[in-house]
Amino acid sequence: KINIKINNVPMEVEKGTSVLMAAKQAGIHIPTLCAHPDLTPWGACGLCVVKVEGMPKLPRACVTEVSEGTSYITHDPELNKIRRTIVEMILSNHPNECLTCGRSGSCELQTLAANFSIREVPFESNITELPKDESTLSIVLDPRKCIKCGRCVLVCQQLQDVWALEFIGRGDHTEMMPAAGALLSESPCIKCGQCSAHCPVGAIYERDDTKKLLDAILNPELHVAVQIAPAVRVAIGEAFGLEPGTITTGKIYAALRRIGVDAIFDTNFSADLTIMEEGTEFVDRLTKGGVLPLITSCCPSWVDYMEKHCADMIPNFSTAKSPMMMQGALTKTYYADKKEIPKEKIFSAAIMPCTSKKFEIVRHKDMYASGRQDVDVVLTTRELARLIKQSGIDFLSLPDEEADSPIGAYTGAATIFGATGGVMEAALRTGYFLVTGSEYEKITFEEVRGMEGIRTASIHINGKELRVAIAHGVANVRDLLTEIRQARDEGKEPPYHFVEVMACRGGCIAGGGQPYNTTDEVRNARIAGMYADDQHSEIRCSHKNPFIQEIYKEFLETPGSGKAHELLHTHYQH
Ligand code: HC0
Ligand code: SF4
Repeated sequence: KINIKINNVPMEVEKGTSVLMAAKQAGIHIPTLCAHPDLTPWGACGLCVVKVEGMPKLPRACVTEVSEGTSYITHDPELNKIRRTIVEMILSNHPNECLTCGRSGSCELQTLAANFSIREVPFESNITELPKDESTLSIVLDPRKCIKCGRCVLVCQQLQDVWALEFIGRGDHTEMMPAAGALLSESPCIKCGQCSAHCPVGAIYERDDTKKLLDAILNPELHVAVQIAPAVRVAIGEAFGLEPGTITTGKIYAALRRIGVDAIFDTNFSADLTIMEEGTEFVDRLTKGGVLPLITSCCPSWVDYMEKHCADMIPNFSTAKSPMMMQGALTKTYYADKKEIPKEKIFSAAIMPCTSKKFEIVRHKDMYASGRQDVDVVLTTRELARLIKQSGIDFLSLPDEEADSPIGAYTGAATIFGATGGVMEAALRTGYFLVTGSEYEKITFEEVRGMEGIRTASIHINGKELRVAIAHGVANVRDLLTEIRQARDEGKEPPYHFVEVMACRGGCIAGGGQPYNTTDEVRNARIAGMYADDQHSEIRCSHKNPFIQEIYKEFLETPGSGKAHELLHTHYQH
């Protein structure tokens, strides 16, 4: 620890802390548009300049480490003036389109302009006219609004190792865009939306599909059924002032009913179903000598990555569809039959923490297993929050309501799907039952939890060793894949039997469509919310969900049956 002073107040901080973080620990907010706790700081925007005792220059707090005995001033009228000028200069290069911007109300630049009372911009306006890129179904790039903070490039390269976005050009002419001026759809982009979650302004944002859901609700011909993903319930509260990790499942159901949807289902039901299908596939491969490790395939950005960059691993992918797609297929078959509603009259929507799910719904012809598009629209958590607000609903005072039967009920195992390691833990809870037909005494598997980028564990079940690995954030997957490939190419036993991969750091709880300002602190709080929800669940193993047992009895026959394959499994392509 070292001793410093911030704004004349003594404090102790860890050696190596940046002035920016030290100030944060002291409860002082230094503005910045480029630094983000997930990313390596690079001092691009210059807003975080501070004064250092005995130093004539003004260093940038994000890239300056504290030094023993030094006194720092973070705010005074002179620093405020400098910051104000920087904001004015950025505004002179920024379109004045706040009212219709994808980030209106949550833009970090807008907040700064407001806080600095900027009423006019004293510099000549100089906006480069560049077209919007709406080539993906997931996110929109509006390069005119780019303030060159670099967060999108850094997140795409450092956290995701995808390199779809690059710094192009130099100095004042630097642009952040797909290499060679290509469209995003032609780039290696996997649609994870992490760039949109880290962009401070409206240069990258989720494609807004709220109107599609509202139009369907307005159409008296349509029966609108909505499903909600595991991770939405621990995050949407943040948009209404609740702490990250607060579970609001019942209020989300209530809000959607008030917005006018006809049936509320839960993706968690199909998460339980995925465990039955994927678990059966795993046990089959394990006992009959199939390709191992089995790798999870419920994250569409991960599927996209695998298809684009590691197609040789496709045989390792589970053929089980993601819970969202299973739910969609069942909505237009099992549920439609039960309710005697023609499937063409059902509009199936999904609320997801993820921008990539918007693309998954048309990824492959298998996504039309019901004979129609199984999921018609995906809205992110952020879009649902806006929809709730525009509908005049006081979210916090809503009663807790229940989902609709029969594809709404779920177990604790399904809830934790939204956290890294959750699918693995849910599978382990049911795996023993699938192998032996009897129950295992252990329900929680602490060894697969946590935030380490790659986690491995060895689990002993019935005298057999099961080696598992979990990776989250695409940048963490490469080493794991190399290890698996090497063993395969050398004809050795696979290093793991089962591998879970989620493209976003922390898993879906930190998906690209979740409320803004996600940091590791927020991730941990949301994850804690998921595990708390699980712990309070009456039933905590997927195979014990009575509605899952019923759907097999009434409709799907057995896990892995012909019918299950037709509706619940998919193929991958190079
Ligand atoms: Fe996830 Fe899912 S857990 S991918 O992270 O498996 O988006 O929340 O909905 O489908 O269930 C996201 C979250 C889902 C799916 C589930 C899986
Ligand atoms: Fe990169 Fe993901 Fe953004 Fe695509 S969506 S540009 S992969 S961060």
